Amino acid sequence: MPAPGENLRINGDRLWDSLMEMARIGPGVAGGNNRQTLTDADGEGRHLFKRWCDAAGLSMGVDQMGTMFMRREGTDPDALPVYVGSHLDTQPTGGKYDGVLGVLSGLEVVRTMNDLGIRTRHPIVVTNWTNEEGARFAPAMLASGVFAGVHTLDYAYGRKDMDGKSFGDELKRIGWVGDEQVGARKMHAYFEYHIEQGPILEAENKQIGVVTHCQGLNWLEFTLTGREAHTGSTPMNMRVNAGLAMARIFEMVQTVAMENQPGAVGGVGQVKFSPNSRNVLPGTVVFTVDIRSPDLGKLQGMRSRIEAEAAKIAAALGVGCSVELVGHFDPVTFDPTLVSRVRSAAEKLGYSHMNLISGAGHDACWAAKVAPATMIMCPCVGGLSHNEAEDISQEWAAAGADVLFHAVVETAEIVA
Ligand code: HGY
Ligand code: MN
Ligand code: MN
Repeated sequence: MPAPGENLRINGDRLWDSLMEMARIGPGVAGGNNRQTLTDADGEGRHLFKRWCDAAGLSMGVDQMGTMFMRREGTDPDALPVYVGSHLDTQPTGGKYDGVLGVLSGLEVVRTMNDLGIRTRHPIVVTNWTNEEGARFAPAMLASGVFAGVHTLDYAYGRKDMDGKSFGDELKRIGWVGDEQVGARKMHAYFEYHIEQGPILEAENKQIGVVTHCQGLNWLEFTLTGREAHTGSTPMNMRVNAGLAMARIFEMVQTVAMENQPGAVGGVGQVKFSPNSRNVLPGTVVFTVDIRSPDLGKLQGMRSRIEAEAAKIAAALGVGCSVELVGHFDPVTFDPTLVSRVRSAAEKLGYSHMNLISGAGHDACWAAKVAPATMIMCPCVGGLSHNEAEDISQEWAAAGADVLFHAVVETAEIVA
């Protein structure tokens, strides 16, 4: 006989319908999404989310970074809220579930509590963090970073996209500058439900990832300065070739990451050549090296090795080289009490589960600096993410949301 509440589940069809409706905003070109932060599409997605929250009886607060806090009252107005959230912004060629699953599952938790007439002592706040992806404005997790006191508001407002537009101007343009001071809110606990974005859960045939840690990250932005010259008439021995230096640095990053196996990754996702003309050797090449590891020592070692060797590679070609750390967080250990609550919820519900270290960064990494925080993950097909073909099953989505529901409600303390 299940214990009281043991078999309570969220409404998986309703969650799936909401995911599919949100996916229609900021469509990509191959079935995914391009709803980048502070674009009109982001604004449209925010308004849809707010309409749903209004219908669920939630009251909205917005801070100066545009983060949306949607509150369901508890019986004790002085009790610190339990926060549950993620992000609605996507990569330029993003999937339908990265981030969105966590925000809309938080809403589904509230919708289910409303259906069942569940009251809790602590309020519950469903959260949409601004600019988790860091695709348009580096670094990633920018709003949660300001919330945790890692970045200043001025630094964040000054961040510029590839077209030179600033975060602050774009936030104002879409009309989402809130009045709340960022980070003034205090959290009783923070939960984030997210797709794994890696292959482990699917390969191990597990429905739930009980996330114990998140690996650390460094984003090293290199600027290489060569000399613009004709690609046809400039003899090879007269070239100051920043593109060649870039290629050799890419190869070196691969070598450094492979020498730090297991548990390290390194690569480059973004490069900007200028003038980026097919018959002009680049005067400037700017690219960001993304290195990560759950082991802080490895991460620090990789960074110093890459910076030292890049300087040598550039010098050997007469190319100027400067580097700036544009994104950084150390490996994170999530709150053991919340982690075990997630694990017992999965057990109670009969879902297969395993411990997991998150390969990707999440707003939970910064929330963990200011409150007890943890994450729940579901598998994704082929471990693929940051790709429009990102895919999950409705069953996977619902299972993780069921676990989220039980962990959140238990933490918020049901009032009979
Ligand atoms: O980069 C990350 O890990 C996250 O997807 N922003
Ligand atoms: Mn994400
Ligand atoms: Mn992402």
